[in-house]
Amino acid sequence: MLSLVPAPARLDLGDGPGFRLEAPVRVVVPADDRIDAVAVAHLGDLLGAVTGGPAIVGPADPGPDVRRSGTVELRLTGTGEGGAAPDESYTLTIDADQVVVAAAEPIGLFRGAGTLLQVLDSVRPDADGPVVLPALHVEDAPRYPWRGVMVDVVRHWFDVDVLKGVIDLAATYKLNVLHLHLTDDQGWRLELVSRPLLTERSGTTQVGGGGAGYLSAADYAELVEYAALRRVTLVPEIDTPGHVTAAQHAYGELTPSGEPAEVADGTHVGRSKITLHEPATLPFVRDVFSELAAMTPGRYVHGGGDEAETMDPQDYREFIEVLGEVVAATGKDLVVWQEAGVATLPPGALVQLWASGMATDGVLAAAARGHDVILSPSDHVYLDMKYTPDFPLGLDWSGHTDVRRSYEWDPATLVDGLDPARVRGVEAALWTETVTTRDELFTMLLPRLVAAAEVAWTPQERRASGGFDDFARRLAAQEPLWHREDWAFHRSVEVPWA
Ligand code: TNX
Repeated sequence: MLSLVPAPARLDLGDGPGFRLEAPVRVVVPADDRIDAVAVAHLGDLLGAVTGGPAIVGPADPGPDVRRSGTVELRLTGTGEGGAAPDESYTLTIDADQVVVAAAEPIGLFRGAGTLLQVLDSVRPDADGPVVLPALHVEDAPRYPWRGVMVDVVRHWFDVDVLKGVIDLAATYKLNVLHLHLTDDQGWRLELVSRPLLTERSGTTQVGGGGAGYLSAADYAELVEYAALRRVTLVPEIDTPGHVTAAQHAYGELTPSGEPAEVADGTHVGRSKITLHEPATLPFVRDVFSELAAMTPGRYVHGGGDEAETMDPQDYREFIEVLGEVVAATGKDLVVWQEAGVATLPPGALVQLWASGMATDGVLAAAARGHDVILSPSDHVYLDMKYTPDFPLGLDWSGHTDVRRSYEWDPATLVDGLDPARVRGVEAALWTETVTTRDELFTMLLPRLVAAAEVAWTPQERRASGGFDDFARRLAAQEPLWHREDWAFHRSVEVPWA
């Protein structure tokens, strides 16, 4: 039984014999400098591991006369002109003669190779002799271009190794954005040369006290590169004008009195703010966002904008508008949380929704002005919510989110009055007030992050026809992989685990 997740748009099983994988598997790769040699070598390694013998990758330029029969071929069919969003579509065809992944763009080959690895994984457990891949044809493309996961590394600190694991997990399920929530009341997690006191004074505090850490510039660059190899883009968030106590602890000039703030180690939200009334604020915002933009190769930086609850609405709007100008001047596009949709944003800015049933006017206004929206509805994909009332970890202000709840929603109809064409994608969010260890982090992510990944990737009709039970069956089949990767997960009773 095949267990592809996220489910491809279209899967047809053939009735002929499948493809016998025998060492040495020959992998034919197009000679194109847009093909990532590392990813191809990885595919070769895995094929080698499955067959118990080496895989031969190449020839780099097979030429028309090379025998393709009996090979695993990655075939690039396009010229790479490219539209607004990268073309991630691909086909995967398996028959007795050959395995072919075909795509217009290298990113499509990467997605198709990911699906091929899941096919391999599905047949491996009961393979005693040679591995036979089932004959099939897949035609696939993502529903949305933005498929993300946010991790709050402030409330509790998670280091580079843990974040690499999150990137691996995200990439396995075809997610392509890691949004890092890097600053908040409790700490500051990114070293900036222009403002060294941020991490010197606020780098090691977190909920409950000390013991945290932060990303050096080198750590950050390492993560960016690790993610890029797995086709995941890092979107860093510096939260302003609220959630700023750690900044005000480091730089007292950001408070009205000029006195450094006491660092926060509780979990309240909404009290802190910086405003343009303080002369130090604008230079701070310029330094921080310019340096952040310079160290970030991705197109987007996130400016926060949530829960500035004690701020005068006019001051708030002015701040967001100045933030928009500062970020636009760096050449990046801005992402802001829902509340900031009330302000005039630079062209290309995205608004991230977290409350779908209330206060959506800012989101609707921004969408009407042409801004796209990322959906992170707290009652479906805030993965810091408890699974069940008695679950030991998590918050419950947005209710309980079992696996079914994270799966059964449609981004196109979630928000009354929102034009479905403005939905750029879906992002699950893991806030970490109650989450303190790597295992706890993965337990909140799995299995719900996979549900969010399928919501973001798979066409609604396909999800509706299979329903939650079909999803849960495919989810259960992931368990061996999660054990191999040492990813802790919640053994929810909703899933028919083996
Ligand atoms: C709301 S909604 C927050 C975070 C909290 C989270 C806890 C939003 C953008 N911010 O500051 O950590 O709730 O669930």
